[in-house]
Amino acid sequence: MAVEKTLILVKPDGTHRKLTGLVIDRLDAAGLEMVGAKMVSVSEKLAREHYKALADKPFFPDLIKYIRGEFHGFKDHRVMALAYRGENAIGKARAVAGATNPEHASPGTIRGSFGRITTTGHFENVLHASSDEADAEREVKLWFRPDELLKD
Ligand code: DAT
Ligand code: MG
Repeated sequence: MAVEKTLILVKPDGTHRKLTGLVIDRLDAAGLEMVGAKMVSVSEKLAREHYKALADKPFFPDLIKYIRGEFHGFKDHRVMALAYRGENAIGKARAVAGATNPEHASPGTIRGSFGRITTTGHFENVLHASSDEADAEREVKLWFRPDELLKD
C-alpha cells in the first residue's frame, strides 16, 4: 500500500462544537502522522477553489457559506486545516470521517456520531477528508505552502 498525504479540514460546525480534538484523536488512533496543522480564515476564493468540482451543484453557494463559517456566526471564517501522511492515508481518513450524508454515516464514525442535517436541510458533517489521490495532492497544495509541511 502506498504512503499518501491527505487533507483534513475541521469545518466550522466542528470547530464551533469543540470537535477539533476529537478529530485529531481519531486520526492519531488510525495510525496517521500529522505533517501540517493551522487555523485558516477561509477566503471566498479559497472556498471556491477547494470546492470547484461541485460548482454546478445546487448546494454550491451554501457550501461556500458553510466552509467560511457564515452559518456558525464566525467573523473570522475559521477552519482547522490538517495534513496527514501514512499508508493508505486517504482511505483511512475517509473511514474515520464516515459517509458524506450524516444520516448514512455509520455509528462510530465522526460524521455518524456528530454530523447532522439541519432543519434548513444543510449537511453539517464536521470535517472534510480528501477523496482520492488526485484530490489529495491538489488540496494539500491548495491549503499548505511547502514550508508549512514536515518533510517526507
Ligand atoms: P465528501 O465531503 O464526503 O468528500 P463531496 O465531496 O461529494 O463529499 O461533497 C462535499 C460537501 O458538499 C459535503 O461534505 C457536504 C456537501 N454535500 C455533498 N452532497 C450534498 C448533497 N446531496 N446535499 C447537500 N450537501 C451536500
Ligand atoms: Mg469530496
